[in-house]
Amino acid sequence: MSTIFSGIQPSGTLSIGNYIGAMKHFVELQNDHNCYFCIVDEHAITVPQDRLKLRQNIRSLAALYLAAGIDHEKATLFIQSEVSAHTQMGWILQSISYIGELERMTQFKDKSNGKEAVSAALLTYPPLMAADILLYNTDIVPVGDDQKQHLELTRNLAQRFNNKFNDIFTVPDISMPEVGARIMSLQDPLKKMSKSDDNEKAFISMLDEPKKIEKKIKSAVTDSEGIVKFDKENKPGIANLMTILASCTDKSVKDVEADFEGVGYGEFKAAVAESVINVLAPIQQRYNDLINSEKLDDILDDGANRAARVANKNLAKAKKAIGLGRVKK
Ligand code: ATP
Ligand code: LTN
Repeated sequence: MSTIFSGIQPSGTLSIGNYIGAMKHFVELQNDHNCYFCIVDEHAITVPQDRLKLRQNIRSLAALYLAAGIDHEKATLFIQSEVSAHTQMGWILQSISYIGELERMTQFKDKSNGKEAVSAALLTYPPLMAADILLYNTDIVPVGDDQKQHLELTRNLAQRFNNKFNDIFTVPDISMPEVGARIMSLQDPLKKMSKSDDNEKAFISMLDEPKKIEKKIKSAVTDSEGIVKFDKENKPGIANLMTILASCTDKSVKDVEADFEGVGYGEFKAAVAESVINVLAPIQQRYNDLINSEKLDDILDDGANRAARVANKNLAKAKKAIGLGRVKK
């Protein structure tokens, strides 16, 4: 059985982009893979966070994973900072990363662009992500399109380590969804939908109420043509809404196009909103039952223990290969 690893940052409430691009697929994959799903809180602190909000977001993300359908008996769900091997392996992988290759990462460029105080951790974020993945002998990493470059770097670091020291790391493959690998902002369809966008109207949060979802989709930027056609280049707003509808109803974009031939934007947008609400309503209900439960803590404790057993073994192998520590006499 192949091993899957993926992580999501607790940097706000998940957006429908995170769900369509990542979480939805985690739920499908857990049935026939050995899965690790991580709340990557150490990645979240690469940009400033309010400590109380961060705490809240970590718990909320854990509850959302379960509410969306992650089954803790099938998959290991845990918090990154509760398994110390991640930062230790991250340090080892920093030692074989080049500053130049890290500076070329587009996520680093985007997030540091125009900022005065950029943390060193924002630059060394990708070796920590590589550590997350390599600690578990991961075969496949399901992510959205924006993580392609980080995955490429992870593969390079694994190969570099294997060639330089000892052949201990599995070189992972990326897996991206066919539909919805890059959901765009509702306000600027040329920009990725991001849960930490300053403009709340740009994204739908997984915990938004139905009324809010309807409002946000109604005010989504489209075009003046009035034809529901999939044309990413000339009609990015409509193409984005079609992708959201296709993913939420498990249809192809082609089918959506056929279904809405001759239908106006008002009616189309109402259908998009309905499809999102139908997907989110049961998740929100389960979320409310979980968020303050002790069961959530038990699941996370168990997840951290299970993850640490595997991670510590691989960390020990990497330390030995690189010459850290000592051999006892
Ligand atoms: P932030 O905005 O705080 O940087 P984010 O939402 O862009 O966060 P993560 O929370 O780390 O990013 O992403 C979790 C997963 O969701 C990743 O696999 C990522 O590729 C995917 N993802 C993020 N945004 C989108 C999107 N707009 N469309 C599809 N997938 C996405
Ligand atoms: N970098 C990712 C989050 C992330 C991740 C990972 C994804 C951290 N570690 C390991 C997959 C596997 C992001 O910003 N979306």
